[in-house]
Amino acid sequence: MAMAGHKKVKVLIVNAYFDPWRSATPTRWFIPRAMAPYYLAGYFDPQQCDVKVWDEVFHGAFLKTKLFSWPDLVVFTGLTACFDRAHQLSAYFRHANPKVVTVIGGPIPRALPALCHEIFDYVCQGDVEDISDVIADIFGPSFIADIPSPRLDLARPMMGTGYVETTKYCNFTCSFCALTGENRKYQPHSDQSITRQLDGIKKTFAVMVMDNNFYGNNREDFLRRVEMIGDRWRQGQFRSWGALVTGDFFKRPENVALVAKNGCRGLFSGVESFDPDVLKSFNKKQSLTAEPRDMARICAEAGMFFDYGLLADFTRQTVADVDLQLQAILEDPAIALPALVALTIPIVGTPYFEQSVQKGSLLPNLLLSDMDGQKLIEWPKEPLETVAAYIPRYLKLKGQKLAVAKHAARHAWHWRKHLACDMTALSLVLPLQRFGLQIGFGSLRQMRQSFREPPLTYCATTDHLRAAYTPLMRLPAAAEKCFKPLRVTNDRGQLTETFQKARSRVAATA
Ligand code: B12
Ligand code: SF4
Repeated sequence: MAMAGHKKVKVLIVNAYFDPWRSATPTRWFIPRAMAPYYLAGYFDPQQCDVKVWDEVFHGAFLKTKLFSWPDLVVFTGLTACFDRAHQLSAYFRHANPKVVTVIGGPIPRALPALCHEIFDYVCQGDVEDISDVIADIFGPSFIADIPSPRLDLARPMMGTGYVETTKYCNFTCSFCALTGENRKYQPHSDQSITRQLDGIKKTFAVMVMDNNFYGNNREDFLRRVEMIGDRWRQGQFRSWGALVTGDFFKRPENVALVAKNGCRGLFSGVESFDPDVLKSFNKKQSLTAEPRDMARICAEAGMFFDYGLLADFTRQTVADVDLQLQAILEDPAIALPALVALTIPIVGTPYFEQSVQKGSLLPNLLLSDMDGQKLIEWPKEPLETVAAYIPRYLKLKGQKLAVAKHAARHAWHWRKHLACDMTALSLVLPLQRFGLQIGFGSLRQMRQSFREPPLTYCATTDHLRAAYTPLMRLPAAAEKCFKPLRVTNDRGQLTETFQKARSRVAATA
């Protein structure tokens, strides 16, 4: 389908997303931000390709029906649970322009290769660079950018934050992690790649290193990467940077001192649980050696903010167990409130998923789109209703807003002598932004769609289908199947045949 001639080819890159809170409006302030669309965009020659990005997290649900006929090529990326959304969007684009070519890559086809081959024209199993082969095949090699660099110009506004990736994947194998399921090798980016990314960011307020594990298992390489970012910080390109590290990073105090000396002002670690038994069950041994309160203290003493994620596993924990941990955090000014609170998800392809299938712990009639970390999808240890009723108190700290505000103030005050003024302000504002009242502003259509959503029940067996499953317009009968949710389990809680077929392996085309 080479498109010779003068007109630029029109390429739309879409991050398909279902918001767990069923908001169709943009989520602008959330850090981190999906970067694959902008990395992918960099592979298209800007002289010959008109590239647009629609990230359904950042821009909100794609409801601009007039734009469905715009692209010649649509490239999809997205999280595993968002397969149905990519499927729906592909139907809209095909209906509006039967000649459109669709491509998908990332977690969705890695989890559901066979099904993706049925739906999309090109299915990529590799990393972003694999889009080059697809571009060459569809338009010709001359449509590939000479020097592919992330198109951060398309990502503006960046909300004062630039993103850089210095390594891919992870050297650990936590049982619940999608990366363990994907089984790809932990690998560093070259000096050239990091330099190109940093150049693309230009001058900004802060930089987030979004590696899954910035620390890794090669000290020399870690030092190289810290030095490269530190150099830019010393040159004044940004005021501070932050990164995600695993618990083992904290075993060597010199690591903390080193990153702090190089301008790092925030570290995030996936603490996941304060309960060692839960950590062991996740094979999260790197967190067993790191006490969250110690990590928070070590960071604060080095002038850094410590952020972390918490996961509740109601198949192993009772409501009382989980609430005890939460209340202990709320009462302790020395540790911040978590940045991310979620329920464990047996993500398709992970060892945890296989165990859940074996144990028969998945709830009946489970949809893939239910697996977003914000609702019950496995039989809990206690009655379903008891746990579901508690979940909003855990995820959103519902009914505890005053305690959240008090905690934020006490935490900021506690570390005021160690943290700079802007960090103190941040530690005060972040929890209020995360757990405070959130009003979703967007286009009228997006706000109307959010409004139409039935209330959440926090349980897969009682939640109603989201509004996106009703097509925005009349579509041919053949497109109806694109709006049927992918069911993971049947009414007995066993894997459905459709799902088993969907995830079977096929030869990759790209
Ligand atoms: C930004 C981010 C988010 C954002 C937006 C993500 C999005 N895509 O919409 C938000 C905050 C919304 C988010 C939410 C969640 N996230 Co998140 N998130 C990330 C993060 C930090 C960065 C993603 C990124 O941009 N990376 C850089 C880009 C370049 O790489 P990438 O997207 O990983 O893509 C690589 C490949 O997949 C491939 N690729 C991807 N797309 C395409 C397309 C084509 C055509 C090709 C060729 C290749 C390709 O190329 C890339 C490598 O070169 C990653 C961790 C990480 N460091 O990567 C986790 C990560 C993606 N998230 C993860 C998880 C578990 C979650 C949550 C479930 C957490 C929770 N418990 O609540 C929720 C999901 C909620 C939901 N609705 O389902 C997992 C993976 C989950 C999955 N497979 O679905 C990751 C890997 C973290 C981890 N180690 O566990 N997340
Ligand atoms: S340390 Fe984090 S990124 Fe690495 S396997 Fe565990 S959960 Fe995944």
